[in-house]
Amino acid sequence: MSRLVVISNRIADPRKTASGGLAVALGQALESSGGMWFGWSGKIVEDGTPGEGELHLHNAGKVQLATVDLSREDHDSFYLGYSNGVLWPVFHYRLDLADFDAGYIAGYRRVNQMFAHKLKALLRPDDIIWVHDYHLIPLAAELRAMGCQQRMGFFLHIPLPPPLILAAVPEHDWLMRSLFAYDLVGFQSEADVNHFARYVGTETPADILGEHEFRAFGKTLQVQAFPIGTDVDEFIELGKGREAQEMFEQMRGEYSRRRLLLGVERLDYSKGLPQRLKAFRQLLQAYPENLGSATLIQIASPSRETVDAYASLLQELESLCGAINGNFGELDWMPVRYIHRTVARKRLPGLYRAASVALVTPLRDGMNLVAKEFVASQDPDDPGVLVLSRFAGAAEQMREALLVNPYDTTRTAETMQRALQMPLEERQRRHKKLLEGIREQDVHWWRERFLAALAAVPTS
Ligand code: ADQ
Repeated sequence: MSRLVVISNRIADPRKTASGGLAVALGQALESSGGMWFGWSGKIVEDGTPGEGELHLHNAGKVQLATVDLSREDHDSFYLGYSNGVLWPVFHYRLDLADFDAGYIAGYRRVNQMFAHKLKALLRPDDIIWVHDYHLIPLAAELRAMGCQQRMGFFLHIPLPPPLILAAVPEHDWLMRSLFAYDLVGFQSEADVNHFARYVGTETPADILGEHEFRAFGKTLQVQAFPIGTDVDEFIELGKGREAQEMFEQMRGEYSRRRLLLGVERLDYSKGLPQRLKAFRQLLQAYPENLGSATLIQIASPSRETVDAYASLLQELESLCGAINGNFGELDWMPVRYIHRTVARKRLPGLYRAASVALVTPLRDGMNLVAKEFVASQDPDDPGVLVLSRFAGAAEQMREALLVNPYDTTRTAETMQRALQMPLEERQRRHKKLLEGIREQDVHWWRERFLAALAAVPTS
């Protein structure tokens, strides 16, 4: 059996619950093949001090964890700069927030080259290589340039935008050409595959050999949608644990006379938080029966705080929450509880279960696992309702959610009201279908499908 080698910007110890379902799912595949997980250590070496690019090897059970340190300059240009200041906004359709002129591309190339160089020394000829996400698009091309001939797959966790948006990135042709160094490229949704096909059809000399097969630059590439899932059984088990139960009891006790609406995400402009708060304000204005009752708990964990766009989002949110609480709040009821923190994974299912409505309303999102975790955590006899943005990848699969356009404040508020009023029988029916769907297409299904497709690619 070939060894699996996973490469991602950040790695996690798959044995720890805090690492999350994705790490556990990849960990299982890595364990069964005695595999290796390679990425950045999270450590930044200040410029001028030794240790840049130093390789650390640890064993986590049968899995080898290999990490490298980044210099301050590389961290700033590769991670904060090109990955999160150019690719993240553009791939989420936010050209207005992209910093094209700062020269970050050199750092992005340098780190990908450095990763390839360090990794090559650890590789075996029959390894199967699976690269994750936008930080590492050119990694396969760098490895190929060094003579590596292993099977290589790439999965993009974020959306791929339409060709004309992608074409705004000055290096778009180089980036997309780099994808052809892989044997298989996976996207989250059919919409992303469609954008890729259109890009290739209009911007490259590729031959489209079939719905999923393209040939260009002397290389054939398979491309498919592999919608990522959550580990439904792990989440149900976590929900039975002490921490989740305590969370649930605490919330139910504290809000016994209220109806809870819940938002959980990293603080990010792609998640549509100001739009959600405005729709919630509209809910209170248009449906006054919710005054004194409807309470929005918004958890937004700190993320990329040194990138400018994130700092101004934080300010905007704080001021919107303050205004809503000031205008509508009473001595014994605050409509918005905004918490700028991460919730421990073991407590999350209890929080999800206490909510009558989950608001998952990103402006654009590759998939969105919170939507799936919310469904997995519900009591099937008395489930909460999922309000989901049509612009999340998850909307392609989760058709029984209440789908909204988060830019449409009035209709989103109407949908919140509908969710709060939904009869029990309809809630149960929708939840049953949603649960069946996420269970069938869980994170293990995702991983197995990707790896099976990669193993099946004919080698040239
Ligand atoms: P993210 O943008 O981080 O991921 P998402 O999928 O919603 O978005 O969340 C990932 C995980 O983070 C979930 O397991 C969630 O529980 C956890 N999380 C988020 N906020 C949290 C908080 N405040 N406290 C505790 N835990 C929190 C990217 C893409 C997504 C894609 C994933 C996986 O942007 O579209 O679904 O990768 O491919």
